[in-house]
Amino acid sequence: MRHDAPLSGRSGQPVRTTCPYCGVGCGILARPDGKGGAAIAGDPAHPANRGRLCSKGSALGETLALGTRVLHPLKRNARGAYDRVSWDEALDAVAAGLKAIIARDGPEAVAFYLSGQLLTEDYYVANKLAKGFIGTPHVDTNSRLCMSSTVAGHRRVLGSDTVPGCYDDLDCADLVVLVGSNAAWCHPVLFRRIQQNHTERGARVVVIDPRVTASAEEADLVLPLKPGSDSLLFAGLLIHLADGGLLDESYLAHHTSGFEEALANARTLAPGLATIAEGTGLPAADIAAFYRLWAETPAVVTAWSQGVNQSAQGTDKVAAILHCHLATGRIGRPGSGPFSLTGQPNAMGGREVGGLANMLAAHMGYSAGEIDRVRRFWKAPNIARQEGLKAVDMIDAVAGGGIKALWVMATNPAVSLPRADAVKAALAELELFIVSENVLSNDTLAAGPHYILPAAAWGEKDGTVTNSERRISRQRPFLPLPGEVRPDWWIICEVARRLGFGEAFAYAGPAEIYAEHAALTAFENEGSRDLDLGAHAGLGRGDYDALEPVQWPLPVGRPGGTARLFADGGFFAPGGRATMRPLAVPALASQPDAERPLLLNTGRIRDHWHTMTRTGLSARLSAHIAEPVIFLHPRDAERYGVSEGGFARVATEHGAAVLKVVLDEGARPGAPFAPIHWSGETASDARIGALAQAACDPFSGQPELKATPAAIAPVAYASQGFVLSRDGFALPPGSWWARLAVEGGEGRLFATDGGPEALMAHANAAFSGCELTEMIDRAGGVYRCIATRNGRLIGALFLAPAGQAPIWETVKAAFAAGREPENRLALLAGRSPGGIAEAGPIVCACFGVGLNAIRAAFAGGQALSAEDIGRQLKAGTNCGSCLPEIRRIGAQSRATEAA
Ligand SMILES: Nc1nc2c(c(=O)[nH]1)N[C@H]1C(S)=C(S)[C@@H](COP(=O)(O)OP(=O)(O)OC[C@H]3O[C@@H](n4cnc5c(=O)[nH]c(N)nc54)[C@H](O)[C@@H]3O)O[C@H]1N2
Ligand SMILES: Nc1nc2c(c(=O)[nH]1)N[C@H]1C(S)=C(S)[C@@H](COP(=O)(O)OP(=O)(O)OC[C@H]3O[C@@H](n4cnc5c(=O)[nH]c(N)nc54)[C@H](O)[C@@H]3O)O[C@H]1N2
Ligand code: SF4
Ligand SMILES: [Mo]
Repeated sequence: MRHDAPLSGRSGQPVRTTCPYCGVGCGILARPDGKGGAAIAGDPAHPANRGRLCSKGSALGETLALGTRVLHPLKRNARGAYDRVSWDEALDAVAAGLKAIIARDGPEAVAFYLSGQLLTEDYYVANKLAKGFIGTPHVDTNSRLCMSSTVAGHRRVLGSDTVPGCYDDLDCADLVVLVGSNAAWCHPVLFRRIQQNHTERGARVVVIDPRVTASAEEADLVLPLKPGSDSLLFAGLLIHLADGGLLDESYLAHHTSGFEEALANARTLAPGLATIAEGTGLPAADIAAFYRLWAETPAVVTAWSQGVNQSAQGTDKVAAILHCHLATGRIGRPGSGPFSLTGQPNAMGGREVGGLANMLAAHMGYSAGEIDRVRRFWKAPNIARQEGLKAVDMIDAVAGGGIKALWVMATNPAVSLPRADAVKAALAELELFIVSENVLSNDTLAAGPHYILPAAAWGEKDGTVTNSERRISRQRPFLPLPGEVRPDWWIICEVARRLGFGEAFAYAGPAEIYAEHAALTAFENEGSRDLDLGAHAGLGRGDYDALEPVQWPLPVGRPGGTARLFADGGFFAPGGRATMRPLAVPALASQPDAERPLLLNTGRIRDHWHTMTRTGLSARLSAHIAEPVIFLHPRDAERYGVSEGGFARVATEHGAAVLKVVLDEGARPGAPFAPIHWSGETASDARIGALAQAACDPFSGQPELKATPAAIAPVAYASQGFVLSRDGFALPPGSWWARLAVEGGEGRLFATDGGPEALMAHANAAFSGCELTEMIDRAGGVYRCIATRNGRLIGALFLAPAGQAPIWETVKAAFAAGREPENRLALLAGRSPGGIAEAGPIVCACFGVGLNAIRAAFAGGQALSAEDIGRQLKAGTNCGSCLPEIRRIGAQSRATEAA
């Protein structure tokens, strides 16, 4: 295959590429070190981040090692183990398997489950192969779990899946409303832009989220509403705007329809402030303040994310927000508009190619005219003719036997789909199960695919992604393809060729695929569809390589792109009008009851990405929150008999997990929050997806992942501890553990019913061949050991009675240093041989600054602000992701002093 992408950097020039994590889509300068790694910096010329990166982006260099990668095609043998096979053997077998199933059961027995982490080019060929050539409509993606309620809301109300605004709006808005978005942790670079607007221009910030998050730290107004009540709040706002004479009558008359019906519906849902206060659980005065603020501020951006989307009424929530912007004409104008913050780096690109089951291709659906148009463009022999199964239904069809072959690419559904234990079991039963992956081991691979196809990873991939503001950027390779790894598009095209479709998939490289995708968006378009990349339809390899970040639409003649849409109407809908829609009565899919009295909320933490296949490799990203936790309001803790630092078993109808308890005043009473990141790979008992319900929004098919009825109960272990090792350490069976990267090896935090004696025996066996320095206090329940070999610290195990978990920062630092500690006994005592103070949990991932140092600076009065901390300790001065936390520590310390 051709691989002539410019692996520059060799000349000393960094390669300009894009971050593979969140939908902000930050530009990155990568300077390869020639040894497989690279120095990473923000690209000052990229309009999304202007040089900034968050903690995850900054740590990308730590995720490039090949130790966990799958480097060769693998085939499962009769014993369930994997044999290395050649590409030809793997591709021939995959194609033959698909062919046989299609011949026997028809094309609809085949499904594809794709991902917003694929590049647009990969996505395009997968979609084309499935829907145009194999002839199955069953192509869906993890974006179903992520953005599909926004897609459905955009399409129902605006007429097309178009994000009207751009990031510059966040800089010039006078009010930014974050709804169901913890942008401080999940879109950190955009959050910093909002913060800058807040401090420099005085923009107000309102945060609407059942729990008080880091994003609410400096907000002007925080509205911790009842889960699922967003559409009620926004229906009330619509009434407030109408009754206050604040409507843009001209905009409504010329560019919308359905306003009267939508308003009448809002009046039935939200007949008065008292009803809204009751339904949202918010003080009436706060609701009124929010309405006044929104009404009196023309430059308002309402930005939302998963608190809106991952809901059984996500589409209505989106519609309720869009209504308020349409009714005031606050859309597509500088500083004002509704703004969906997309999750994955290429969630948008996937929507553009048509990767969702209810779309065909290029923002075209399944009307007869659209099917015919796409068929002619592709010269497709077997065009799919109706919508396919959405993710949850697709897995049900796998379990039910209707789908017999599934190809999963760039997602880890055995962790991330709701009812994940059942998903894993269903996958294991497939007649033909194919996974294209970067890593050798994850929970989906543990379900036993017949073929594992090694795909190119970030740094090697070559193509485009689209960020939240419709901006297409290049991901450029700066590392060679390792082993036999191949790009996803290549793997798909090779299978297509073996299925007899070679001519339609004979691309020399991603540039040709991109140009074809662009041509399809422009095909018979003539301004009728929002997505038009006509200006790129003839793009050659040179121009593709040199492509600057640019926002679509970019029709022929407008290569500079389009920042904003719809200020003057022009919706891609009949009559050019947006349509306002009546909303359902706000309600959650499932209510808590006596058996499961809580609502489990799930989501993200600052320094980990999804199932941790990459961020889990970085020691500094693993230090912020080191183990699977549940954030619980102190009142709930008291009520259910669990305590800070102890363990809790959290159970729903679908599954259970055992999590470390963190008391959090910001948590909503009755609605604890559990991060989704841990899997069977990284923890003994913390697969949160297994607990989530699969009740879906009727329009989008997106599951309600943020409110599953749950029960919680304390779990007691006799002892707790940590172990550090160079290449892994198996704990006694039955232990609770969480694995994490530490400098120089692996750490495990654990809890067990075993005592000092049992762990001593275990450590002696595990560290055999090392010199052990040990300490045991049987009565006190303490055991500690340090293992050295040839002057090197090889490992350490510290055990204490439950509730007195040993602190490990000093031991971790000594382990990272690698050499044999000068004073082993001091280290065994938990004292740093060099007298370094215990850092405590890491707050600033960039400079490794711990809580203790920051607290000390505040307490001693040397620091009065986060800026002082930055000057003294450097914390918060690089990516700034930890600034909200530093400010909170400052506030806490002031509060303690005042008390
Ligand atoms: N650090 C980090 N950043 C990421 C990711 C990551 O894994 N780690 N993933 C990326 C991806 S793919 C995505 S989709 C985004 C997600 O970004 P976000 O949506 O910001 O993140 P979440 O933590 O999933 O959920 C956001 C908030 O929704 C709130 N919420 C729950 N129920 C409701 C409700 O009924 N109403 C309202 N208003 N709010 C509610 C939760 O309490 C939570 O604080 O993050 C992206 N960025
Ligand atoms: N309960 C609950 N569940 C959730 C959510 C929630 O908030 N709560 N959030 C949902 C959301 S918004 C999302 S986006 C999903 C995310 O869930 P997933 O998509 O399942 O999570 P990732 O860990 O990102 O999985 C990506 C996998 O693809 C591999 N990979 C990465 N890049 C490539 C590539 O270029 N090619 C190939 N072939 N493989 C690659 C990685 O090694 C990894 O195994 O989780 C969803 N599930
Ligand atoms: S905000 Fe962070 S994770 Fe998101 S694209 Fe930028 S650097 Fe990457
Ligand atoms: Mo997502």
